Amino acid sequence: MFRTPPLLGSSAPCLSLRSVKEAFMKRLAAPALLVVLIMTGGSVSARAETKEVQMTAKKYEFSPSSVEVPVGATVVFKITALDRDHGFEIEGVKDSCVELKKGEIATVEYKAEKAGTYSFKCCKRCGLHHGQMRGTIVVK
Ligand SMILES: [Cu+2]
Repeated sequence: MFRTPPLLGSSAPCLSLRSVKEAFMKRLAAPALLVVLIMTGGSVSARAETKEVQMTAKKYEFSPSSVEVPVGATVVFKITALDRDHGFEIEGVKDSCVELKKGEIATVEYKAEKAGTYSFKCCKRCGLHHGQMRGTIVVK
């Protein structure tokens, strides 16, 4: 009876030491897993290819007015209207008119599925030469 308590006492730190080790290993494993996930994520998006295009809109032009992208790419337009509100619409894409608020960055995603030349235009009347405010996406 006298010896039992010290025995229990000595095994207790042993257990806690093990659990500390386990916690340490878990902590090590977590970042390693994260790194692997980030690496695969990176290569997946590289294959799917996302192309970001910074664009500005003002009376009466988009800049750049012509954008070339590879087939299959997802184009992410980041468009800023400089002088007033404008619009951005890809012709042939139903309901694709996006309002461009002056000074704000509007994001428009476009999946370039088929080779060809596609037109985009301003879809918010902005003045006399509004009809000339257009550009092209060349998918090849
Ligand atoms: Cu316009």
